[in-house]
Amino acid sequence: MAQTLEEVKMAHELPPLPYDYAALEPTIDEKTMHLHHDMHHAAYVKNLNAALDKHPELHKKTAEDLLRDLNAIPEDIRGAVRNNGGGHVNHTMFWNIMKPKGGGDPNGPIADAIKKAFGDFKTFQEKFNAAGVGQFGSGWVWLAGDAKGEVKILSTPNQDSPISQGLHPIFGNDVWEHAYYLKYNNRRPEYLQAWWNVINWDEINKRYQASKK
Ligand code: MN3
Repeated sequence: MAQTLEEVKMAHELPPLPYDYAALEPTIDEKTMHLHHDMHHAAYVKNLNAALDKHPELHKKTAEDLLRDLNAIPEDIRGAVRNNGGGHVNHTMFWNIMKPKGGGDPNGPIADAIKKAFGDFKTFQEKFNAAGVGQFGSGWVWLAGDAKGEVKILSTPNQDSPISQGLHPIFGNDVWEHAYYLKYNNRRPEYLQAWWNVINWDEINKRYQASKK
């Protein structure tokens, strides 16, 4: 059966980077950005759509909605949706919470939430980086929030999203080797430390405000 126009529109798409591939240099090198966005993220989108083609009614749901209740996903594609839907949502977040000439101290509501939960920004950074270093193998380190706006650090393996735990991913850092290995080799702590130089607090404040609705 031919796809209807509506179904075509509902296929998940790879969003373009919101800045140039070299824009996050020297923190994240251009070659890594090309591989990470054009190959890795693109593959998650392609594989998510391929899985959903087996249950076309699920094309109507957002990727976030799919992740929110993985038990509702048919078993034959549940793993694929978890991994590739997670990969798509996680990376879409990741590109947007970074920007050239980012960094600095947090401001606005997220600064208050971090202060309330961790005391001060430096303590939060140290705990976040430690969680990133401590995630064995591939995964993510997150600042996640609940509906009340309380925030906490967690790490997840593979492409698992805090959404599947009923939490809002306010921001996260990708600690898969593909995110840093070309420039930092096996020095994950160095990557985690440098990454704060490209963080986009304006976007994070938007995500934090939206998470409380
Ligand atoms: Mn990645």
